[in-house]
Amino acid sequence: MLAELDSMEQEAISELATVADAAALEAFRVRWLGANGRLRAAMDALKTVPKDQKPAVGKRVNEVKAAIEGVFNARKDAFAAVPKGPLVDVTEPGLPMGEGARHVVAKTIDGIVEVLGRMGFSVADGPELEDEWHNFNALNIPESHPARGPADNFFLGGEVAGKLLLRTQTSTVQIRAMETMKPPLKICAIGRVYRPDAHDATHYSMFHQVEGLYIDRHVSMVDLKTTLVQFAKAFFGPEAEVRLRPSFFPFTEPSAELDMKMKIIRNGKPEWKWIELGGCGMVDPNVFRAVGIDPEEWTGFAFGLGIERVAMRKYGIGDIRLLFENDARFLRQFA
Ligand code: FA5
Repeated sequence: MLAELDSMEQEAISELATVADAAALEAFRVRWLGANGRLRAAMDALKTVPKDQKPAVGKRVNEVKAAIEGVFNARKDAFAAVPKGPLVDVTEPGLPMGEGARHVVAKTIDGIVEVLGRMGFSVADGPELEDEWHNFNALNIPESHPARGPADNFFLGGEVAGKLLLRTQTSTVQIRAMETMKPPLKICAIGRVYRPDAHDATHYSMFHQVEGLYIDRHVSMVDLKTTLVQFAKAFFGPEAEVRLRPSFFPFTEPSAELDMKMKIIRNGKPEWKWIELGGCGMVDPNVFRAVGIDPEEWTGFAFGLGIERVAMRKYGIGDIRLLFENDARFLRQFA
């Protein structure tokens, strides 16, 4: 009986080594460890063993049972460690990560600064929350001017009511630059401006402007026009069509408006139209006087362009509102 138990143990262990899947493992369990299995039969056979041999055979039956159960459980754990369900193919390419990218307006700003930088303009800065001196008075816009009314501006309430406002134009930075730097100077300023304008294809209540200011001796309207035309050709390409149209600004004399042919979508239909990109002109002597620069000695030009309109022309965008809807499908096209 002892020899039989030895060979049973060997047989069970070598059989378990050939078990390849969960079904075969279960069949093994039933055959060896089940209620009618071979171990059970060995235990039953104990009854027939002579009394003096019983302790030794009984001990050996228990050892064989423990050995087979031990190997069986190890095998079962090994199967359990293999994940259920479909196996993962680790060689498959992964799903693309949703990477962020520069907004089309930010890209336009980078491009503008790059071109103006090459033309010798350095970058100046100013606050979005402004006082009336920098937004109006120093720019020769008198107290009585209709553009200073509450309908055209976002004034702050509270203690500073009527004194501080969200700037309506980056021309404020012209004043700040002239207050802190001595001519000759050549700066540009980029930033957000705010106006209570109704939204349509070319207007928004928050938008960006780029301001340019060049002060030196003998600066003329020719320098202004040359600068703007060169900027347009460098930024948009040699085919860019621009025109200067006489206009009026309190802080420049003479003044002009820079227009550019671009595609605008109105009522769902694309139309090529002359669209105003910005204003410009020769710095008014009153502005020079307000900041303590002698207008007899110095002359200068200034311009202020709407950056969203520049972006629309550059990237063929027919409606300014698309820029601020934050629809990733739209924005991804320019990433
Ligand atoms: C000005 O803001 C003057 N400060 C420009 C200037 C600077 C003139 C220096 C002379 C010397 P204007 O209000 O026209 O000008 O605005 C300039 C440009 O900003 C417009 O031509 C247009 O391109 C853009 N703009 C104006 N209002 C809006 C708006 N609501 N939404 C989007 N862009 C606008």
